[in-house]
Amino acid sequence: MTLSSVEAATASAPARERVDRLRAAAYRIRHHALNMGEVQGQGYVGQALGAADMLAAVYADQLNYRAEDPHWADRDRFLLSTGHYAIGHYAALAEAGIVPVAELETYGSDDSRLPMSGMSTYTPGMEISGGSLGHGLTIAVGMALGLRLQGSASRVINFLSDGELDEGSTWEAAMGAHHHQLGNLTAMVDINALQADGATNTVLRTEPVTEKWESFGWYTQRVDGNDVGALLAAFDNIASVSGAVGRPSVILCDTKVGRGVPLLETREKAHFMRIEENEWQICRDQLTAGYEGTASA
Ligand SMILES: Cc1ncc(C[n+]2csc(CCOP(=O)(O)OP(=O)(O)O)c2C)c(N)n1
Ligand SMILES: [Mg+2]
Repeated sequence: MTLSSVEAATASAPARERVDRLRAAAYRIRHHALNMGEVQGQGYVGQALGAADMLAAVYADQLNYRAEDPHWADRDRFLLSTGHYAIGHYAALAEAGIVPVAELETYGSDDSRLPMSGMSTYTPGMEISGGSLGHGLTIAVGMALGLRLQGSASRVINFLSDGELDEGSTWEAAMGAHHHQLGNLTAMVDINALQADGATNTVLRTEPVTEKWESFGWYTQRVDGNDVGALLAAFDNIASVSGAVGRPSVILCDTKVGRGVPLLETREKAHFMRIEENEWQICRDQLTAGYEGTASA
């Protein structure tokens, strides 16, 4: 059975309360990320702000987990391959109640459970040690296959970045997932059009990305990754389609670096953003003003 993403895009619009709950979660994730960035005076804050809506959709809507028992056998697995996005992931883990909010201020400090790059041995809820790009999806494929062999209903979600699509191992894993008909696997790709050496389309052009994933046999949707309603609809489509036909699914998420904070959205795009001491409060104020504006819209 084959289904194109167009035929399958049938889910009705997510309910208003569900969308509002996610907007609120994304706002708090962004706020936590700014606070963590300020502790270090720097960090991958632009990425965390850009990916906050994706992380909110995962943790506040999709993932089945027990905050008090991060190793619960029946949990869904969220794998962060992009270790440098850990700041955003910690913010989401705090929002999920897995990491105490007060602990976020230890981010990147000696003896902290929250190192600058995600480490599974340090942090509750961090399933893998990412950072060396291109490994997340390979691990996710093995995990999804293993869970299925065990008769588990758990899902695996792997978060990748557009720069990570440069890695050949990602595409080997994509082939493997299709071969093994892993309907319990979803990839989310943060397409923020940026990577370490500059704009993605100047470093190594990955477009047309949608057609690539489709040709690898994945149930593929491309959405505005800063629109929580669109993200929820994409997940709803996956629930109604891809598991049933045993196809792995991918949500390609176009996002904006620094999203939610105009000062950072309009700054020259940089993989590692410098934010001056006096700017952090401005960032928080802009974030809150923007959120309160959209929340009452
Ligand atoms: C295998 C590997 N090669 C190179 C790096 C160095 N590196 C760290 S982040 C990064 C950029 C990856 O692209 P992306 O995540 O899209 O960047 P961002 O959007 O965060 O700017 C690179 C090349 C790495 N971590 N792993
Ligand atoms: Mg990128």
